[in-house]
Amino acid sequence: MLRLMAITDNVRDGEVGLLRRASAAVQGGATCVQLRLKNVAARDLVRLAQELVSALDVPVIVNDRADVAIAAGAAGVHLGADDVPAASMRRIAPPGFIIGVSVGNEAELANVAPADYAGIGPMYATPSKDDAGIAMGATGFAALAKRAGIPAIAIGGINADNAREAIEAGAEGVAAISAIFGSADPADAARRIRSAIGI
Ligand code: TZP
Ligand code: MG
Repeated sequence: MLRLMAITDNVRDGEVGLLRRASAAVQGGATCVQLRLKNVAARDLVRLAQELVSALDVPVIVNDRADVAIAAGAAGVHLGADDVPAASMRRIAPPGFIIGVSVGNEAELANVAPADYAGIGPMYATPSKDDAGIAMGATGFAALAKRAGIPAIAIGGINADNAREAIEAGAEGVAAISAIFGSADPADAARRIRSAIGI
């Protein structure tokens, strides 16, 4: 499930467009989809998440909002440094609920213990997150991944040309926004990343 996480970008082509692009990503080999829409009302997010859950046969993870994830029957939530702490979330999460956390530096490793995976990055420069910070590269990624103690996913500027480097640096899988959803052909984009990582 952690091999290739396709993270949504926005709803520029409407909800139908977003669903179509997410389905294409899965067809191409995405093993998980994260619904990440920062400026969409919870009510609309629940509906979108429900649609993704029923359309896709891979786990759907909701960014930021565990309430939305649980209400929509999604597989889990992805929590950043400003969200509900993973330990607090674990105490109230349903059995089997997946909790992912973001790790951008050593201090944020403190949040990982009760989580199922850590998204570590930005590994490379990213066009998709203004406050992502400076790219840590393969060496920085490898150091944090080793200390995380849970499966690590590389995020930030990941594409078919560099995804293999992330796996070699200790990543269990990779996550991408622009390389998949910025592509005119998300299925082909996902296929090329899967083939690059060889898993
Ligand atoms: N967290 C760290 S970098 C990033 C997030 C959400 C953005 C990843 O987007 P892209 O387009 O795959 O670089
Ligand atoms: Mg967040």
